[in-house]
Amino acid sequence: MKDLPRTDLTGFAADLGGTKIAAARIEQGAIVERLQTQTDAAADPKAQIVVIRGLLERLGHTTGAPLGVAVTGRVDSAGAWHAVNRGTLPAILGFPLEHRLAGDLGAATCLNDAAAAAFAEGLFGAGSSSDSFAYLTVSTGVGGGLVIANRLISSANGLAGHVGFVSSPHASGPCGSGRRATVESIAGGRGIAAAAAAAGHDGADARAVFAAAADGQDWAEQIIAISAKAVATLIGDLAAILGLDTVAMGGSIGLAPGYIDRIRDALSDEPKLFRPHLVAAELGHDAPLIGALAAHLRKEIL
Ligand code: ADP
Ligand code: BMX
Repeated sequence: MKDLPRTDLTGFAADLGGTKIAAARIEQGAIVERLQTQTDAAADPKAQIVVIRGLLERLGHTTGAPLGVAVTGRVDSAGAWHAVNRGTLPAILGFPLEHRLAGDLGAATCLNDAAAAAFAEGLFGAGSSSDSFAYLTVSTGVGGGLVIANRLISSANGLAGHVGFVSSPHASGPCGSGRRATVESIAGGRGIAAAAAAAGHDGADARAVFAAAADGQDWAEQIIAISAKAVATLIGDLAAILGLDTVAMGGSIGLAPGYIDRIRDALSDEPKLFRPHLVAAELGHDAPLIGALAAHLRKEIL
């Protein structure tokens, strides 16, 4: 994994999350142009491709240019795309994404968004000198990518690393994955919005809950504190399973001011061995884009 100089990254990337779709033109490892639009979560996969293609065309992509595509959901070894949380993307039920993109745009590599970000952070960012590294995104959902002994952990069904679907002692309700009481159901953006609605603040999304907390509103602070506690417990559990030495946080909630400090506070209850070094993703919101192109250019090592 260490043999890809960042300056070798030239091409295009897209990142489809539960809330936003970003695309970028990347030259010698730097994002030189970036576009973003809202995700239509209910749209079918063909409509999602139309949006991705539209962004890439505006960035100057031409058929056959190097292209990596990161998506929320699992991507199996045949390149098919499936929502794990059906509440997030109800129409993504197993779609041959890599195959269809190849027909429309030329060969592309598709992978989970958090896996892509972990790959980038492992190569060029917060995980580059780690032996056992996790990238966690707290965004629409809670996603993860694991880089152990310099390899991105993957599985044929594309589910490896989906740490948001681990059970949490802080959660109790349903999860769109069909499981119950998952980290994602209480800590992710959708979980935070559900908790706000249950507290009488219907229609408040996670961004609004953070604004209310910054304004000193206790109900909002409590919801965010529970989210951060659930992520801290998850980090302690992952440290026990994988021997993590470093964890990088990403996603608009993970990177929101004060959120990592709240996780650190919650983690301070853990013994030192279960408290990996916790930092913000060095590549910030660009990690999935950089990682998707890197994965395309180094497909053989995934
Ligand atoms: P995606 O899930 O599409 O990758 P994001 O990383 O932007 O997108 O995560 C979306 C979630 O982050 C939503 O729940 C949204 O309300 C929340 N969010 C966006 N901006 C902020 C912010 N500045 N502070 C806290 N939460 C935010
Ligand atoms: C969910 C899951 C993951 C994804 C993570 C973060 C779906 C649709 N997504 O756990 O695959 O990595 O969310 O995604 O099942 P985001 O949309 O919050 O960035």
